[in-house]
Amino acid sequence: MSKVVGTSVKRKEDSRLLTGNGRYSDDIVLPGMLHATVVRSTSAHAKIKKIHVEEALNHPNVVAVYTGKDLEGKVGPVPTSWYVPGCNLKEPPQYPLAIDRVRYVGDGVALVIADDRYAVKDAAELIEVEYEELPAVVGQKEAMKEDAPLLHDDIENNIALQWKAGEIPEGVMENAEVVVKESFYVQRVFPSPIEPRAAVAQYNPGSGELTLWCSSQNPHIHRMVLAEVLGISEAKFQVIAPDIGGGFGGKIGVYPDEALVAFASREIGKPVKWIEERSEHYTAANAGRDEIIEVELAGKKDGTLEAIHVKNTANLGAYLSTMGAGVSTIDFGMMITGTYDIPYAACETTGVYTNTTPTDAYRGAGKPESTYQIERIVDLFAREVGMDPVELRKKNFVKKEAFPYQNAQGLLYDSGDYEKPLNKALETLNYEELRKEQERKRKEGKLMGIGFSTYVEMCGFGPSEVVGAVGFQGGTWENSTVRVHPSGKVTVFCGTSPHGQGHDTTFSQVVADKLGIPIEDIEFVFSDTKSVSMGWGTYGSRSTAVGGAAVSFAADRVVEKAKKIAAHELEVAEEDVEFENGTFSVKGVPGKERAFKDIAHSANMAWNLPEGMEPSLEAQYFFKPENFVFPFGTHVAVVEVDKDTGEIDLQRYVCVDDVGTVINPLTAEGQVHGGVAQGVGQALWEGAVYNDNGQLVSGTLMDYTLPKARFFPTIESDFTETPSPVNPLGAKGVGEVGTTASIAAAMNAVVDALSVYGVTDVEMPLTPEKVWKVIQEKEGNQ
Ligand code: MCN
Repeated sequence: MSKVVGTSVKRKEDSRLLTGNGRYSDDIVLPGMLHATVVRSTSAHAKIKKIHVEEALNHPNVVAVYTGKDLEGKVGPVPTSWYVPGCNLKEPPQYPLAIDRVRYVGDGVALVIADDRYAVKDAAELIEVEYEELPAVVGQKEAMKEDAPLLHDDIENNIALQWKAGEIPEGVMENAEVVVKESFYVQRVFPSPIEPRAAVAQYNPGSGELTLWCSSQNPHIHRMVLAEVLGISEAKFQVIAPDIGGGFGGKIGVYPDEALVAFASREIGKPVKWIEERSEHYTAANAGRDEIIEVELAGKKDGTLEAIHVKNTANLGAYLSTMGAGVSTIDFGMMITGTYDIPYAACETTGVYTNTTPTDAYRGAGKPESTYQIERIVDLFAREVGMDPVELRKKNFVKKEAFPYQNAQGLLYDSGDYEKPLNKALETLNYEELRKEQERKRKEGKLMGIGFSTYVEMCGFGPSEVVGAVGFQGGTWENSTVRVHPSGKVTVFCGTSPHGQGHDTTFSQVVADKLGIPIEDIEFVFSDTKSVSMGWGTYGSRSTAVGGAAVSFAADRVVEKAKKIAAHELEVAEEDVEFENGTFSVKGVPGKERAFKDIAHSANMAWNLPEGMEPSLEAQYFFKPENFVFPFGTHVAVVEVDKDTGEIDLQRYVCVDDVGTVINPLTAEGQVHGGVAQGVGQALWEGAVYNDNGQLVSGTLMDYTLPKARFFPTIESDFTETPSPVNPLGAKGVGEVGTTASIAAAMNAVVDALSVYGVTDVEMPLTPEKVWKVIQEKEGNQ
């Protein structure tokens, strides 16, 4: 049997998911099930004077109505899971329902439970909330001003945190030959999964057990946090994440709504379902990004980079979300030097509360923002010193001999060869010819641009000691159990929690190669806290590098035991037994062999085991990686900007990613494509817009432009493979690289096109109106 790792096996899960046989939270229907809806604040900042619930309570279908006051002492505030040390974090409590004040449009004010899904919505409309309006503040810079309204009375200037990493010695910036400065706004965007959030809770009053099905990327984290909020033992609390219509980071966080549904089921003693609506999702679920990044890059006239100083002012929304404190600090600030060997770096992050929905992780979580600033400023530096952006990049890349390489912020990049994917991309592009074409077009008055992004990303979260030291309230190791049934078929239990990434397929490939069995013989159990002993879920592109590695180690343990049984049955010493392609054979004795499935049978029957050996064939492994993994690569966008309309035509998109050993090229490419859609989406189309009163004016898909397949050319995707030494698969993460790289590539291309006017930045998203205005202004028409 030839190896399946490295081949494009089609997704096993598709036969279920693409034929409508998936089982999502909304497919769960339980006897006597009630329905919940959350009444949400329509005001961005107001005191709650009174909530009139009588009419709703009189509705014939209504079973219960709860306000924040009703829950006091019964459900605790929802704690965050990230307290970054040394940043003077001010965390206001976020109760499941606002008690006396609302702080963003979408803040929950009442919970209505009824016996019918439609009736519960009608009843919710009968609730009247009397508000006393307070002034609202939306932007992070405005919120820090002396006269800005305070969201939380005891938090001065609305400043949630101030974090610093790295030092630049005095004189370095001041005496540099060249210093390039720019301020970038990485605007707020929405993760926009196909399935909004969802939760179904079932409490058994007899046993005191609670089961919660919810659309979560990390059910064990949900169990850990909600057990505390609800005051219930983890041993009596099962959290299951059934099929999920995407997460993109937005379903890492533990939300008040999930606590509410669980609480209501326990109070009433019946199952309760809550399914979020699309427009509700945009005000109530965490958003991503919203960072103002001021960068100064210093270096020499010959293009050598010497120091980078970055100030990030992050809009955290009204409360601290689960990962909120980590995204703009650690995730962002440790990677500000990117792929370049810049000796000095310093990052200062200020996190600010505003009257907006909280922000949290969104695909890449801090890393796209970090890549954005370095890749944008490097381009501007190249322009300043008159160098080609590719030449400047190559000059400053961390050299391949330097790995493992410690960056100026202290992170140890595991392995790399940054020129390799860049050279491959240049070849695919026919770069020299492309620049000539650009020149020709410029002479014809056309605006063509080529934009590069040569990124590196920290993922595969990660070494528990490190994530613990930087404030993550959890471990980040992974766990897997490989259970071999008497027939030789296998069930694998994993602590990661896929929600679109195709782990059934790619992890099967790992197990198939290890055990020498077909992938059809391997089934998986994910996302269930009762079946899987522990695990930390799927985010930070960690599942393969950490979870897949745990699977690989557990399978090794199975083979180790099976080998002992085979040796016993074949009556030879263990050292004389070889295992290949699912067969145990005796070295040098053809025909003397046992199939893997025979050993599975023997192990489970236990009629003739080596003395003292425990029956069954099952092994568990807890894998704690020693480091993160650092995928890298080159993304290039080629655009033409229409002078008359400001429209951007994305003509080519070329990417060469190095994610270590590729387990499944088809899946990996799919991940890159999806990631690119979200990154280019941020650059060109997506953007949350609040008005000055804190009303979200882009709260539906009519007002918020999600990228469509037809907006893109065929993405020309390729890989190079530089294995990671950190795990036995040699794999790095691929789930976020597309997003991390592509925002800067798309923006650099447009800025390159507009460079004929001396343009250095246009605020994202690059709507035709904005671009047209810039052109008109530069051409002196305005
Ligand atoms: N893979 C591979 N070779 C590698 C690395 C990965 O073939 N060297 C495969 C994996 O085995 C897996 C997939 O690619 O099937 C992604 O793996 P990995 O990079 O380990 O990332 P995770 O599985 O941990 O996924 C998390 C990542 C994140 S952080 C976001 S956000 C994201 C993403 O994945 N959200 C997604 N991809 C998504 N895809 C879908 N469809 N939906 C989402 O919500």
